[in-house]
Amino acid sequence: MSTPTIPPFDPANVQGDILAGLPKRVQHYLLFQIGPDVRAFRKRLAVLIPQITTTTQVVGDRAKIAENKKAAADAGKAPGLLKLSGVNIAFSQFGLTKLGITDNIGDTAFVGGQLNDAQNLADSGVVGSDGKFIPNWIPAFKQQLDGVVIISGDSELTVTATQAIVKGIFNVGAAKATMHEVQTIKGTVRPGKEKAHEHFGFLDGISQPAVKDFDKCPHPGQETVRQGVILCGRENDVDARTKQPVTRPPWALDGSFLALRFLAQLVPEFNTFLEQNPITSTGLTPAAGSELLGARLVGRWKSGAPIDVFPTADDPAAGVDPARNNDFRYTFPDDQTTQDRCPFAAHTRKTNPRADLEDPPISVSNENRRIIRRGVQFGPEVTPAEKAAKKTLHERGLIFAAYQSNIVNGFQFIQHSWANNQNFPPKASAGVPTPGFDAIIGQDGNAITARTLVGTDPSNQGAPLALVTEWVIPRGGEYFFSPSISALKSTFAL
Ligand code: N7H
Repeated sequence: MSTPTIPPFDPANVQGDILAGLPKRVQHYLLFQIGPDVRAFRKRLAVLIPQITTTTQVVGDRAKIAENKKAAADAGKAPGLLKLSGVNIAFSQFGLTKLGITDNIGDTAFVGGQLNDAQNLADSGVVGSDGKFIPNWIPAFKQQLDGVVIISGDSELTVTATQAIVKGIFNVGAAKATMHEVQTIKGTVRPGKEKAHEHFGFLDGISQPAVKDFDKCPHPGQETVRQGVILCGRENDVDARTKQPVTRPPWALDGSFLALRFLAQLVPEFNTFLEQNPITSTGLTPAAGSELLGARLVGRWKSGAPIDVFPTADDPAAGVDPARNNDFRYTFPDDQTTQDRCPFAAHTRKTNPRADLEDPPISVSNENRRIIRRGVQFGPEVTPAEKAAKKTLHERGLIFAAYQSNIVNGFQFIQHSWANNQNFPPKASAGVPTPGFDAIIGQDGNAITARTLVGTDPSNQGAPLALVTEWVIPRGGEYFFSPSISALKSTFAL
């Protein structure tokens, strides 16, 4: 039997958020249900397809943004924002079923849905009278969601206008509605100097895998993954454990799974914890010791500079320099046996352990565990009243959105088997104490005892640090599939 040939990779067939990232200052996630008339929805979807932003278009938009910045710099001016907007769409298993698409897409996490996965992810919640686990999520995510439309742009005005066009196509809210808006989650990039920093203050979105034959010039230290790690049906779309190709329907080619998480962040509480637990054993002032603790919990200074390379003091220029901010593998002398530079349980080390797994004695490739992180912040800046009260009064956090060809390999595994697993990375053979929880996202459900980790104090590396509370609280999420443009036309729309 001959193997079907896979058509050459065409970025115009891939939705734009996956490989290139829709440019955004504002991003809305319109969570929807299909219907009541499914056939009418499919017809309207055909009208939406030309509005969907492809990877080719995003690459063009990003080139325009770069030109605009350069022209402004040449003229000695601050660049204005270009008016740009982007639209992508993705469907849950509920959505596929409603559309009558019955093929098994080959991802058990996606098929089961995230609500059914919440207990396994160790979100907090209660067991209902029917024995079913109910996480502490907002109502929107506890009901059936068939899909999400992602709308991005340079401003609230642009995004609202594009969203009105999308809603008009599906007659949302009108008598002949073919789509019901469950809720729109609104994200905004933080203002001023905090742009690209998440709410705890750390520069985010630095370490992404480069995708083979798409990202042409990887930066130093940036690992390249084969396309099938992110896009279904391409090279190396395999089960991470067995290394066997995953069987998927032909229309899944060039689609990608989207793990969406609505994560609240308790910023004043996080800052208070840092203030109360400064690392002073190295002779630092309390303020500097608190900053060092934050950096050792995350794995990077707020500037983005990696602590594996800059263990004692920040280097803000390196933090924003793509030639230097990713150029590390936890392979400095003693990196594998001591936590002098970076705790084993630091967030970046837990979620991408680099040499901890890839080099001897373990020598396991991380390639199929890599994800591309998009997403955006939600909620207001911390107010003076919250600062004074040292307490969160307005919900804020991260709309975490990660793409991968396989949720079981990617997001689910990173959260469940790395971040929440106190024994990861496995260091017992090196005589190192159990690393403990990922300090940022590690969770243990409803446990009453505090989560702990070791290695935060470089002078006393075996000492456990109890994390009094969780600062990242899951408030919802769903698993979606972002189909290729050709699949949308052939299989989803009428
Ligand atoms: Fe994380 N943070 O501010 O502390 N993350 N993350 N993340 N994260 C990263 O390298 C953060 C979350 C990953 O390759 C940085 O881009 C916060 C989830 C991965 O070195 C910072 C939240 C998952 C990486 C943060 C959150 C991940 C990464 C450093 C929740 C997956 C790349 C900047 C509110 C389950 C690691 C950078 C590498 C980096 C933060 C969530 C995964 C600053 C606040 C849920 C794979």
